[in-house]
Amino acid sequence: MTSKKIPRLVNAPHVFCPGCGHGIVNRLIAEVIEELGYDRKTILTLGVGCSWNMTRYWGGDFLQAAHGRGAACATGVKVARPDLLSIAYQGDGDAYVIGLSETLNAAYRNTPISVFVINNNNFAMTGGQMSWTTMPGQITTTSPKGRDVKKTGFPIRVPEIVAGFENVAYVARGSVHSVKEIRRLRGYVKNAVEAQLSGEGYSLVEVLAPCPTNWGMNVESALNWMKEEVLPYFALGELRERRSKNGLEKTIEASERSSCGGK
Ligand SMILES: Cc1ncc(C[n+]2csc(CCOP(=O)(O)OP(=O)(O)O)c2C)c(N)n1
Ligand code: SF4
Repeated sequence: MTSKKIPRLVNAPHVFCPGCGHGIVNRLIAEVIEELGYDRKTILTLGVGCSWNMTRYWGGDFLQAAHGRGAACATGVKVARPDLLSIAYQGDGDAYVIGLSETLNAAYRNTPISVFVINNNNFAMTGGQMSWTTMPGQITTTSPKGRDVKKTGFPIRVPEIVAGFENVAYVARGSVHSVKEIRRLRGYVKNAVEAQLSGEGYSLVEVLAPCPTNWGMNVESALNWMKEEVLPYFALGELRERRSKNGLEKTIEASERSSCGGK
Protein backbone atom coordinates (compact mmCIF):
# COMPACT_ATOMS: atom_id res chain seq x y z
CA MET A 1 0.00 0.00 0.00
CA THR A 2 1.35 3.46 -0.85
CA SER A 3 0.68 6.45 1.37
CA LYS A 4 0.00 9.85 -0.13
CA LYS A 5 2.54 12.57 0.60
CA ILE A 6 1.17 15.50 2.58
CA PRO A 7 1.98 18.77 0.77
CA ARG A 8 4.61 20.94 2.43
CA LEU A 9 2.06 23.75 2.62
CA VAL A 10 -0.04 21.75 5.09
CA ASN A 11 2.12 21.72 8.21
CA ALA A 12 -0.37 20.73 10.94
CA PRO A 13 -3.75 18.99 11.29
CA HIS A 14 -6.74 21.10 10.27
CA VAL A 15 -8.92 22.79 12.86
CA PHE A 16 -12.30 22.85 11.12
CA CYS A 17 -15.42 21.18 12.56
CA PRO A 18 -15.99 17.49 11.73
CA GLY A 19 -17.44 17.18 8.21
CA CYS A 20 -16.54 20.74 7.18
CA GLY A 21 -15.72 21.23 3.49
CA HIS A 22 -12.96 23.83 3.97
CA GLY A 23 -10.19 21.34 4.84
CA ILE A 24 -10.69 19.30 1.67
CA VAL A 25 -10.45 22.38 -0.55
CA ASN A 26 -7.38 23.66 1.33
CA ARG A 27 -5.67 20.35 0.72
CA LEU A 28 -6.47 20.35 -3.01
CA ILE A 29 -5.13 23.89 -3.40
CA ALA A 30 -1.94 22.95 -1.53
CA GLU A 31 -1.44 19.85 -3.70
CA VAL A 32 -1.87 21.79 -6.94
CA ILE A 33 0.44 24.64 -5.88
CA GLU A 34 3.12 22.14 -4.93
CA GLU A 35 2.65 20.10 -8.10
CA LEU A 36 3.20 23.25 -10.18
CA GLY A 37 6.31 24.15 -8.17
CA TYR A 38 4.85 27.31 -6.62
CA ASP A 39 4.82 26.37 -2.92
CA ARG A 40 7.45 29.05 -2.20
CA LYS A 41 6.12 31.51 -4.78
CA THR A 42 2.48 31.93 -3.70
CA ILE A 43 0.77 34.60 -1.62
CA LEU A 44 -2.60 33.54 -0.28
CA THR A 45 -5.13 36.25 0.54
CA LEU A 46 -7.62 34.99 3.10
CA GLY A 47 -11.03 36.42 3.68
CA VAL A 48 -12.70 36.90 7.05
CA GLY A 49 -14.64 33.81 8.11
CA CYS A 50 -13.86 30.16 8.76
CA SER A 51 -11.27 30.39 5.96
CA TRP A 52 -9.09 32.22 8.48
CA ASN A 53 -8.59 28.88 10.27
CA MET A 54 -6.18 28.03 7.45
CA THR A 55 -3.61 30.27 9.09
CA ARG A 56 -3.31 27.70 11.89
CA TYR A 57 -1.62 25.21 9.57
CA TRP A 58 -0.76 26.90 6.24
CA GLY A 59 2.97 26.60 5.61
CA GLY A 60 3.23 29.35 2.98
CA ASP A 61 2.94 33.14 2.83
CA PHE A 62 -0.46 34.69 3.43
CA LEU A 63 -2.27 37.86 4.43
CA GLN A 64 -5.75 38.57 5.65
CA ALA A 65 -7.96 41.01 3.81
CA ALA A 66 -10.63 43.03 5.58
CA HIS A 67 -14.06 41.49 5.14
CA GLY A 68 -15.00 41.34 1.45
CA ARG A 69 -11.76 42.83 0.17
CA GLY A 70 -10.10 39.54 -0.83
CA ALA A 71 -10.09 40.16 -4.59
CA ALA A 72 -8.85 43.74 -4.11
CA CYS A 73 -5.95 42.62 -1.90
CA ALA A 74 -5.09 39.71 -4.21
CA THR A 75 -5.05 42.24 -7.07
CA GLY A 76 -2.60 44.39 -5.08
CA VAL A 77 -0.35 41.37 -4.55
CA LYS A 78 -0.36 40.60 -8.28
CA VAL A 79 0.37 44.20 -9.29
CA ALA A 80 3.29 44.42 -6.83
CA ARG A 81 4.69 40.95 -7.61
CA PRO A 82 3.48 39.68 -10.99
CA ASP A 83 6.03 36.84 -10.72
CA LEU A 84 4.11 35.31 -7.78
CA LEU A 85 0.94 33.25 -7.76
CA SER A 86 -1.84 35.33 -6.14
CA ILE A 87 -4.75 33.37 -4.71
CA ALA A 88 -7.82 34.66 -2.87
CA TYR A 89 -9.61 32.16 -0.62
CA GLN A 90 -12.96 33.35 0.70
CA GLY A 91 -16.40 32.34 1.96
CA ASP A 92 -19.64 33.16 0.14
CA GLY A 93 -20.57 35.83 2.69
CA ASP A 94 -17.19 37.45 2.24
CA ALA A 95 -16.89 37.24 -1.58
CA TYR A 96 -20.54 37.42 -2.67
CA VAL A 97 -22.30 39.59 -0.09
CA ILE A 98 -19.97 42.04 1.63
CA GLY A 99 -17.34 41.92 -1.14
CA LEU A 100 -19.48 41.44 -4.25
CA SER A 101 -18.20 44.67 -5.78
CA GLU A 102 -14.54 43.69 -5.32
CA THR A 103 -15.20 40.20 -6.66
CA LEU A 104 -16.99 41.45 -9.78
CA ASN A 105 -14.51 44.24 -10.49
CA ALA A 106 -11.51 41.89 -10.46
CA ALA A 107 -13.37 39.49 -12.75
CA TYR A 108 -14.56 42.29 -15.05
CA ARG A 109 -10.99 43.55 -15.48
CA ASN A 110 -9.77 39.97 -16.04
CA THR A 111 -7.11 40.60 -13.39
CA PRO A 112 -4.79 37.57 -13.33
CA ILE A 113 -5.68 36.20 -9.89
CA SER A 114 -7.29 32.89 -8.88
CA VAL A 115 -10.29 33.18 -6.57
CA PHE A 116 -11.69 30.23 -4.62
CA VAL A 117 -15.04 30.73 -2.89
CA ILE A 118 -16.39 28.21 -0.40
CA ASN A 119 -20.16 28.34 -0.70
CA ASN A 120 -21.64 26.75 2.43
CA ASN A 121 -24.93 28.66 2.14
CA ASN A 122 -24.41 30.73 5.28
CA PHE A 123 -22.17 33.11 7.21
CA ALA A 124 -20.59 30.32 9.25
CA MET A 125 -17.96 31.84 11.49
CA THR A 126 -20.33 34.34 13.05
CA GLY A 127 -22.89 31.69 13.97
CA GLY A 128 -24.84 30.80 10.84
CA GLN A 129 -26.60 33.91 9.53
CA MET A 130 -28.38 34.04 6.17
CA SER A 131 -26.19 34.70 3.13
CA TRP A 132 -27.22 35.53 -0.44
CA THR A 133 -26.52 31.86 -1.20
CA THR A 134 -28.85 30.53 1.52
CA MET A 135 -31.37 28.10 0.01
CA PRO A 136 -35.11 28.85 -0.16
CA GLY A 137 -36.66 27.68 3.12
CA GLN A 138 -33.26 27.17 4.78
CA ILE A 139 -33.26 27.86 8.50
CA THR A 140 -30.49 30.16 9.69
CA THR A 141 -30.15 32.31 12.80
CA THR A 142 -31.49 35.31 10.85
CA SER A 143 -34.16 33.30 8.99
CA PRO A 144 -35.49 31.15 11.85
CA LYS A 145 -38.66 30.28 9.91
CA GLY A 146 -36.71 29.44 6.76
CA ARG A 147 -35.54 31.81 4.02
CA ASP A 148 -38.55 33.52 2.49
CA VAL A 149 -37.56 34.23 -1.12
CA LYS A 150 -40.53 36.59 -1.60
CA LYS A 151 -38.96 38.93 0.92
CA THR A 152 -35.24 38.25 0.52
CA GLY A 153 -34.80 37.10 -3.09
CA PHE A 154 -33.43 33.85 -4.45
CA PRO A 155 -29.88 32.54 -3.89
CA ILE A 156 -27.30 34.35 -6.03
CA ARG A 157 -25.26 32.48 -8.65
CA VAL A 158 -22.13 34.64 -8.93
CA PRO A 159 -20.09 32.25 -11.14
CA GLU A 160 -22.84 32.46 -13.78
CA ILE A 161 -22.61 36.27 -13.69
CA VAL A 162 -18.82 36.21 -13.96
CA ALA A 163 -18.89 33.65 -16.79
CA GLY A 164 -20.86 36.25 -18.78
CA PHE A 165 -17.92 38.68 -18.77
CA GLU A 166 -16.30 38.51 -22.20
CA ASN A 167 -12.61 38.10 -21.39
CA VAL A 168 -12.65 36.15 -18.11
CA ALA A 169 -10.20 33.23 -18.30
CA TYR A 170 -11.85 30.43 -16.33
CA VAL A 171 -14.97 29.84 -14.19
CA ALA A 172 -16.16 26.60 -12.61
CA ARG A 173 -18.32 25.27 -9.81
CA GLY A 174 -17.29 22.12 -7.97
CA SER A 175 -18.37 20.29 -4.84
CA VAL A 176 -16.88 18.17 -2.08
CA HIS A 177 -19.94 16.00 -1.43
CA SER A 178 -18.44 12.88 -3.07
CA VAL A 179 -15.05 11.41 -3.92
CA LYS A 180 -15.84 11.67 -7.62
CA GLU A 181 -16.58 15.38 -7.33
CA ILE A 182 -13.50 16.00 -5.16
CA ARG A 183 -11.37 14.48 -7.94
CA ARG A 184 -13.10 16.64 -10.54
CA LEU A 185 -12.64 19.70 -8.33
CA ARG A 186 -8.89 19.09 -8.24
CA GLY A 187 -8.90 19.55 -12.03
CA TYR A 188 -10.84 22.82 -11.70
CA VAL A 189 -8.35 24.09 -9.10
CA LYS A 190 -5.45 23.24 -11.41
CA ASN A 191 -7.10 24.93 -14.39
CA ALA A 192 -7.72 28.06 -12.30
CA VAL A 193 -4.10 28.29 -11.20
CA GLU A 194 -2.72 27.52 -14.66
CA ALA A 195 -4.97 30.20 -16.20
CA GLN A 196 -3.17 32.73 -14.01
CA LEU A 197 0.33 31.37 -14.56
CA SER A 198 -0.05 31.27 -18.34
CA GLY A 199 -1.27 34.88 -18.44
CA GLU A 200 -4.83 34.08 -19.53
CA GLY A 201 -6.27 36.09 -16.65
CA TYR A 202 -8.88 35.85 -13.91
CA SER A 203 -10.29 32.58 -12.64
CA LEU A 204 -13.07 31.79 -10.18
CA VAL A 205 -13.87 28.39 -8.71
CA GLU A 206 -16.87 28.17 -6.40
CA VAL A 207 -16.99 25.09 -4.19
CA LEU A 208 -20.22 23.80 -2.67
CA ALA A 209 -19.31 22.63 0.82
CA PRO A 210 -21.12 21.34 3.90
CA CYS A 211 -21.25 23.24 7.19
CA PRO A 212 -22.84 20.60 9.46
CA THR A 213 -22.36 22.78 12.55
CA ASN A 214 -24.49 25.69 11.39
CA TRP A 215 -26.88 23.61 9.32
CA GLY A 216 -27.74 21.73 12.55
CA MET A 217 -27.10 18.36 10.89
CA ASN A 218 -24.78 15.41 11.27
CA VAL A 219 -22.24 14.86 8.51
CA GLU A 220 -24.29 12.26 6.64
CA SER A 221 -27.49 14.30 6.61
CA ALA A 222 -25.53 17.41 5.58
CA LEU A 223 -24.17 15.57 2.51
CA ASN A 224 -27.65 14.26 1.69
CA TRP A 225 -29.13 17.75 2.03
CA MET A 226 -26.50 19.04 -0.40
CA LYS A 227 -27.47 16.38 -2.96
CA GLU A 228 -31.21 16.95 -2.57
CA GLU A 229 -31.40 20.74 -2.16
CA VAL A 230 -28.18 22.53 -3.07
CA LEU A 231 -26.92 20.69 -6.17
CA PRO A 232 -30.15 21.01 -8.18
CA TYR A 233 -29.96 24.81 -7.77
CA PHE A 234 -26.19 25.33 -8.13
CA ALA A 235 -25.19 23.33 -11.23
CA LEU A 236 -21.72 21.81 -11.23
CA GLY A 237 -19.23 22.09 -14.07
CA GLU A 238 -17.06 24.47 -16.04
CA LEU A 239 -18.99 27.63 -16.83
CA ARG A 240 -16.15 29.22 -18.80
CA GLU A 241 -13.56 26.91 -20.23
CA ARG A 242 -9.98 28.05 -20.74
CA ARG A 243 -8.96 29.52 -24.07
CA SER A 244 -5.36 29.77 -25.12
CA LYS A 245 -3.72 33.16 -24.65
CA ASN A 246 -3.58 33.47 -28.42
CA GLY A 247 -7.29 32.75 -28.60
CA LEU A 248 -7.99 35.51 -26.11
CA GLU A 249 -5.78 37.98 -27.96
CA LYS A 250 -7.64 37.17 -31.17
CA THR A 251 -10.97 37.86 -29.42
CA ILE A 252 -9.70 41.24 -28.21
CA GLU A 253 -8.34 42.12 -31.66
CA ALA A 254 -11.64 41.12 -33.26
CA SER A 255 -13.66 43.26 -30.84
CA GLU A 256 -11.29 46.22 -31.41
CA ARG A 257 -11.71 45.86 -35.17
CA SER A 258 -15.51 45.75 -34.90
CA SER A 259 -15.64 48.74 -32.51
CA CYS A 260 -13.82 50.95 -35.09
CA GLY A 261 -15.93 49.81 -38.01
CA GLY A 262 -13.42 47.21 -39.20
CA LYS A 263 -10.86 49.92 -40.16
C1 LIG B 1 -17.04 44.43 7.44
C2 LIG B 1 -17.32 43.24 8.34
N1 LIG B 1 -18.59 42.79 8.47
C3 LIG B 1 -18.86 41.70 9.23
C4 LIG B 1 -17.85 41.05 9.89
C5 LIG B 1 -18.16 39.85 10.75
N2 LIG B 1 -17.89 38.57 10.12
C6 LIG B 1 -16.75 37.91 10.36
S1 LIG B 1 -16.71 36.36 9.67
C7 LIG B 1 -18.24 36.60 9.01
C8 LIG B 1 -18.92 35.49 8.23
C9 LIG B 1 -18.15 35.00 7.07
O1 LIG B 1 -18.97 34.16 6.31
P1 LIG B 1 -18.43 33.54 4.98
O2 LIG B 1 -17.65 34.52 4.22
O3 LIG B 1 -19.58 32.91 4.26
O4 LIG B 1 -17.39 32.44 5.47
P2 LIG B 1 -17.63 31.11 6.30
O5 LIG B 1 -17.35 31.48 7.71
O6 LIG B 1 -19.04 30.66 6.04
O7 LIG B 1 -16.63 30.14 5.74
C10 LIG B 1 -18.75 37.87 9.35
C11 LIG B 1 -20.09 38.38 8.95
C12 LIG B 1 -16.55 41.55 9.77
N3 LIG B 1 -15.52 40.96 10.38
N4 LIG B 1 -16.29 42.65 8.99
S1 SF4 C 1 -18.69 26.49 11.34
FE1 SF4 C 1 -19.13 25.45 9.38
S2 SF4 C 1 -17.71 26.37 7.87
FE2 SF4 C 1 -16.95 26.87 9.95
S3 SF4 C 1 -15.45 25.27 10.44
FE3 SF4 C 1 -17.44 24.61 11.28
S4 SF4 C 1 -18.40 23.34 9.66
FE4 SF4 C 1 -16.72 24.53 8.73
